[in-house]
Amino acid sequence: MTLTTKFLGRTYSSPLMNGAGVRCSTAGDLEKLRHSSAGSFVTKTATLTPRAGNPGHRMSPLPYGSINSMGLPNKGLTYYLDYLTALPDHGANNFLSVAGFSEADQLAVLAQIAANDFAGIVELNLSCPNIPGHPQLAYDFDATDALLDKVFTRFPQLELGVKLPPFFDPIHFDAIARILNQYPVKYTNSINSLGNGFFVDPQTDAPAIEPKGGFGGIGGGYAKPTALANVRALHERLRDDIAQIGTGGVQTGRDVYDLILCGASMVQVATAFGPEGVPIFDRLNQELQDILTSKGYADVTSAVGQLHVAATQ
Ligand code: RRO
Repeated sequence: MTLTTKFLGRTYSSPLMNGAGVRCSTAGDLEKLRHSSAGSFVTKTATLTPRAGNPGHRMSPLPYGSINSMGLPNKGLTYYLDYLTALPDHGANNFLSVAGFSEADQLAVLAQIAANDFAGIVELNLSCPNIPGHPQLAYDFDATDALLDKVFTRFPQLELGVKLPPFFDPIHFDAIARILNQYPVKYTNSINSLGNGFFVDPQTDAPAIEPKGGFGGIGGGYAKPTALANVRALHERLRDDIAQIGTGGVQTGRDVYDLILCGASMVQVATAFGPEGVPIFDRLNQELQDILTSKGYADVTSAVGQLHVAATQ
């Protein structure tokens, strides 16, 4: 039984990796991931210039997950490009997450990447929920369509996927899939956190986090059924050559397996990676391997999309 995974023509020792945002903001964080049993890593979403992010207490663990309103703190695109291009393979097997605050800004980010010798995969974050005054872009279908049209016209050489917010209605699954199917998008990554949730701290009767009056992205166990729904719904609707990464609520090997059954080729761990750190990948690899073996799979790729559905459906 092997966990060896193929994704965008690359070979990984495991389908597991971190979710953007958690323990991936500094070269030290990324080095720990690089030397871990994760198959790959993605950087914290980078912007053109460094950002401090939202002020105040901005992430809290919750009974079944987490809430955050980090506000995109990151060291700036140049920092992550410098780190990745200095790797022996120029970052070929890694993911660089990026975002911008307007179409021009997004295109400027991609222009800087295209001018570099980064050999890896670009993940365009269309779904940050925590920037005051900026909606999650992928909820605006027309703006997403217009952006992707410009992105692929100007940067056809980039290998690029999109990080999507959760969608909650079949009509919206149809709408985003119809847009993505028009472009040479390499993969989708579903889901980002459940945007603008809220939690009251029972000790203080105050919101659990400070920015944005307490509204923040919900991750962890709360997100798993919605993550499965999004991966499954997009698996049914996207072109066969668009791969999927599944993210949301992974705490056990069974959670990884469920996302794989729904159509994910790689699986990211965000909230649970926070407290556990890189040893979580040893545990999840083992748990996934045990499940796949017990189900009779010889390799992980054979399980992708193998959800058992009744013939009448
Ligand atoms: O930094 C954040 O506040 C953040 C981002 Br960019 C994101 O994409 N998802 C999230 O939950 N937090």
